[in-house]
Amino acid sequence: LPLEGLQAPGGGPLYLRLRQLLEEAIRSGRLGEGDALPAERDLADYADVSRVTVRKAVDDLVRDGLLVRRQGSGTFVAKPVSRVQQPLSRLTSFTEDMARRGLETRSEWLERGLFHPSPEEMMMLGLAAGTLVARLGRLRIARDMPLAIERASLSAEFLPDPEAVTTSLYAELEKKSARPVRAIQRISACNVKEPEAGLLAVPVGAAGLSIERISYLASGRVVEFTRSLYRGDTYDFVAELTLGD
Ligand code: 16G
Repeated sequence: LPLEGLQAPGGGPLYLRLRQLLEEAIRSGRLGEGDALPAERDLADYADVSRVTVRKAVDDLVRDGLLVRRQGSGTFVAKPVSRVQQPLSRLTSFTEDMARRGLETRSEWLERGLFHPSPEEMMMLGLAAGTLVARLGRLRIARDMPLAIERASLSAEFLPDPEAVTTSLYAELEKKSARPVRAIQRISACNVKEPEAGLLAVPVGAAGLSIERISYLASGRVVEFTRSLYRGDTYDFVAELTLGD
C-alpha cells in the first residue's frame, strides 16, 4: 500500500489523509474487489499512525460502501456499485425489477401494520372516515446493497392483513385482484439526511431521488400512495420519448 505523504504537514486530519490514500488505492485498482485490507494493527504500524486513526478512516470507507466488514474475517474491498437502469414507462414492482436483473432482494421492515390514517393519507387515498390504513415501510436491499427506503400506504380495504406481505406488495395485491394498472410518479432531487443516510449507507447530504407514486385500479380508485427515497448514486431512471403531434 502506498501510504507515502501521509504525515506531510498541512495535509488535514490524519484519518482523512489515510482515507484518501486508501480510496485512491481502491479507485485505481491497486486494491481490487474482494482484496482483504491489512489488519488494523498492521496498517497502523505501517502507516505510523494510531489504531484509532486507522479505525476512523476504515469506518468512513465502510459507511460509504467502498469497504465491507465481514464478522470474524476482516475488511475487504467492496464490489463497485453498478447503476441500475430503470425504465420509467412500465408499472413494475421492485421485486420484479430486480428479479429481471438476476438480483436477489430482501427488505428490512421499518413499519408494517394497520394505523389510523394521517390527514395526508386520507386525502391521497380518498379514504372514508373511520377507514384504517395499511402502512409498509421498508429498506429495500439488492445484492446486499441498500437501494431505497419505501413507505407505502394503502386503504385497509385492499390490504386488511399487511403482515401477509413478506416479499412483494404487488404480488400480494395481485392475489387480491387489486394490483394497480396505472400510476403517476413524481421524481425530485434531494439531499439525504439522517436517519435515512444511515439506513442507505450514504454520507449525510449525499444526492438522493425522492419519489412519490400514486397508483390506480382500472376503475380509477387509488390503491397505493408511496413515498420512496432512492440512492442517487445507484439509480438511473430512463424514459423513451417520442415526437408529439
Ligand atoms: C416499486 C414502487 C413502489 C411499489 C413497489 C412494490 C417505485 C419508485 N416504487 O418499488 O411504489 O410499492 O415497487 O414492490 O418504483 P414489491 O411488489 O416488490 O413490494
